[in-house]
Amino acid sequence: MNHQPSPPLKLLTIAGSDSGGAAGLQADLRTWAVLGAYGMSVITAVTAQNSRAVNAVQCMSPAFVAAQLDAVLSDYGAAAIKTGFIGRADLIITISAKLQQYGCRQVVIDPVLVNHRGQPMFPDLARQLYISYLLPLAALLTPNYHEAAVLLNTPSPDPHDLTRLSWLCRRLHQLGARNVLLKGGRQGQEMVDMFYDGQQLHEVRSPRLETINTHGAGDTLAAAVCVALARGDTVKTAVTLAHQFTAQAIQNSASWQLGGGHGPVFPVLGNL
Ligand code: PXL
Repeated sequence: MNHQPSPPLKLLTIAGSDSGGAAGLQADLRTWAVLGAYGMSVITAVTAQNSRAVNAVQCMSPAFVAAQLDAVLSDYGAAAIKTGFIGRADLIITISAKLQQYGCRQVVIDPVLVNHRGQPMFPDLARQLYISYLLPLAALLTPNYHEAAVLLNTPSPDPHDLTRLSWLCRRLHQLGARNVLLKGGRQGQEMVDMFYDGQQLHEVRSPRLETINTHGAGDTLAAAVCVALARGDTVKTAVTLAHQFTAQAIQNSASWQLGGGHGPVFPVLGNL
């Protein structure tokens, strides 16, 4: 039999390159490959990093990012789009303008605004531009609790303070994102993410694993959400499935030692 498989979902990440392969566009493309989707990448910045440190960052110019976006969106198009590390403030405006020009609706904004210690990486201008230019385009915003605090210009909360986290989640929705997934809450032995769609707050829980191999977990989660959104799942279903998928990915690679520091999460081949 000459069976032709159906064409894959077309997905685009607008993100930085992680030379170490754990996070950034490498995590997105890996996630999409194991889920059978067709991944495209517009590169915002190239990082020189490994499991221990980020040693250097080189950003693309706005004109070059715009050229990449035009090339991809004028031809292939994308059923869902993820934004990740955007290394310079003016790129936020370029990306926002192109997403609007091409009428992109299924946009997941992963606001990469803090380093792995939770400290802000950018001046306040980046926060303001995220709020004005990207949040209004977000079908889903996926900050960790440090990034949520940066966006709201308030001190980082205690991750065990679930009342405070739910307040931050609602405030981010008020700022314009259609849905918000706030990551990194903790209660006992559980990780607690909070999802708010403007009506009800939902907790998404999974057991906390003892591992330092969590590099790229946020990217993997947001990339998996794109797969579900692109095929027409509701945002709430997409978030629930992506959370389970990411928990399984963390478990899969929890005991590995690929480098000397924080190793990657590595998703399992299969379906959402
Ligand atoms: O995981 C967030 C992230 C996104 N993009 C790039 C990164 C990282 C974290 O290291 O390096 C390029």
